[in-house]
This record gives sequence, C-alpha cells and structure tokens, in this order.
Amino acid sequence: MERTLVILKPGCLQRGLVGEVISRFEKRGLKLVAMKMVQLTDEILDVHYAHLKEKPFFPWLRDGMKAAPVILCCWEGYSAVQVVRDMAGATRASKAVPGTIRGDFSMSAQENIVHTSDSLENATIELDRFFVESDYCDYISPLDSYKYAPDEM
Ligand code: IDP
Ligand code: MG
Repeated sequence: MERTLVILKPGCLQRGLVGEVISRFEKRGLKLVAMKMVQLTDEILDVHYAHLKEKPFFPWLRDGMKAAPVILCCWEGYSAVQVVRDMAGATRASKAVPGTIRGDFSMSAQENIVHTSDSLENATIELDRFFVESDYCDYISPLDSYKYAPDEM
C-alpha cells in the first residue's frame, strides 16, 4: 500500500473545510495513518517548496502557508499518491474540475486548500520531512476486503 502526504492549508482550516476535506478521503476508502496540527515556519517551507523558490509569488506562498496552522495527514491506500492527487485537482484552482477538492472549494492558484505529494518518491521524502516513525498508527482496517481485491491489499 502506498502512503502520501496531504497538508490541509491555512485557508482550509480558517474556512471550516477540514471536516469536509478529510471526509472525502475517508469516503474514497483511504486510511488515515498519521495526523497532526502544526504551525509551519520559513525554514521548513523553504525546503518543502524549494522547487518554487525563484518564483515571484514565493514570498506570498510562504506567508499564506504560515497564516494559520496546517493539518498534516498521511493517507494510505492502493495507488494512494495518484488517487489523492486526482482528488485535489489542478493547482490553478480556477481551472480545477468540479468534483475535485480545489474545483469545489477554491478559486486561486495560491490559496488552493490542500497540498498533495506529486509522486511516490516525493511522498516518502515529504512524509519524512513532517513525521517520525512513532507518529504512524498501526491498526487493522476490518473493511479492507470490501474495498479491495486480494491483489490490491
Ligand atoms: P501543487 O500544489 O499542485 O503540487 P506546485 O506547482 O507544487 O503545485 O506548487 C505548490 C504550491 O504553490 C501550490 O499548491 C500553490 O499554493 C502555489 N503556487 C503554484 N503555482 C502558483 C502560481 O502560479 N501563483 C501562486 N501560487 C502558486
Ligand atoms: Mg507540488
């Protein structure tokens, strides 16, 4: 099973969408295996968004991500990285398809509700950035056989 990082951004928290967004991942069948609420800092954002550091909007992005706490979640499931990415929708939310999280709850390229890892390799790197081994909860999901075929578990 794959694991991926979701960050519920400050706007998600402030707009009261935390439950709605988590509910979507739950209903899809993903398993929540770690979660915590933190205040992000410049230091961690410089690393997390290093690929955007030269962009003119980077200072605004960093300020937006520090404007309130965020909620870090690790979701586990079959093909979880792509499933979660598809559920989030396009980065530029004004173009995101209705039915996606961004397409239903946001208008902005910056203020777009969630961060989701973009590859399995980056998911591992990002999860290690925010979680330590003891943050993960190991528990049985008794409904897995109703969610998956044997070769998908
Ligand atoms: P992603 O979040 O869909 O993976 P990335 O290109 O990795 O998109 O960008 C990370 C974050 O940076 C976006 O979620 C968004 O908040 C912000 N961002 C990306 N492109 C723009 C832009 O053109 N204007 C403003 N903010 C942007
Ligand atoms: Mg990205």
